[in-house]
Amino acid sequence: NLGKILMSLRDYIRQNGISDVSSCYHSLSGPFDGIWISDQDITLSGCECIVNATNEVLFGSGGIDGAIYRAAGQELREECATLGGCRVGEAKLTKGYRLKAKYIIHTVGPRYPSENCRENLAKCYAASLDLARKYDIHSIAFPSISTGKFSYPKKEASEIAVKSVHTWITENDDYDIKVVFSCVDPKLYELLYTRLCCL
Ligand code: AR6
Repeated sequence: NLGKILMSLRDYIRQNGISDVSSCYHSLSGPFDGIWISDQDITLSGCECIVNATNEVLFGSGGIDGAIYRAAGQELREECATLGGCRVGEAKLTKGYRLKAKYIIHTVGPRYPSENCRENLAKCYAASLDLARKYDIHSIAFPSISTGKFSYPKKEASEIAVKSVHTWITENDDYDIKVVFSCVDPKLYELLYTRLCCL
C-alpha cells in the first residue's frame, strides 16, 4: 500500500509540474550483498550510469525507453542513430546528455516467450555490467528489463535479474560498483526485494 501511495504522489507531482522535488522522497534499501533497490524513476537516478531497456534499432518511444529519450533530449537520439543497432542480450553505451547520469547503457531484452529468453535476459545484465566496468563506471541503475512491453513474467524476470547481477558481482569482486534496481512498479519492487532478501 505504501508503494501505491508513493506512486499516486509521484503522479500528482508530475502532473502539477513540481518535478524538482520528485527525487526527494524515494526510498533506497540495501545493500543486499552489494545490491540496492530504489522506487525512484530511473531518469532521476543519481547513479553515474543508467540502463535503458530498448529495442534492436535503438529507437523507442514508449515505456522506459520513451521516458529516457524525453529526459535526455534529442542529442541522445542522434548518438543512438550512429551505433548500428544492438542485438538481444548485448549492450551499447552513450552519453547521458540532459540526465544526471553521465552515461546510458542501452540493452535489448528478449521478448517473452522466445528462444533462449532466459539466457538472453541474464546476458543483458552481464553485458551491461561488463560495459560499465570497461568504462570505469562505479554506480549503475537497472530497470527490470523485458517486464513491460516484452511481457517477461515478473517473478521469473526478478529471479534472473538478481541472480545474474549477484553472479557478476561475485565474479568481479576486485571491482567496486554500486548496483541499484530502480523499480517504479510496486509488484516488481516487492518481487525484487524478496529475492534480494534471500541472498
Ligand atoms: N523508471 C524505472 N522503471 C521504469 C520506468 C522508469 N521511468 N518506466 C518504465 N519502467 P518497458 P521492455 C519499468 O516496456 O519490456 C520499449 O518501448 C516498467 O515498469 O519499457 O524491456 C522499447 O523501445 C517495466 O517493468 O521495456 C522496446 O521496444 C520495465 O521498466 C520495448 O519497450 C520495462 O518496461 C522494451 O520492452
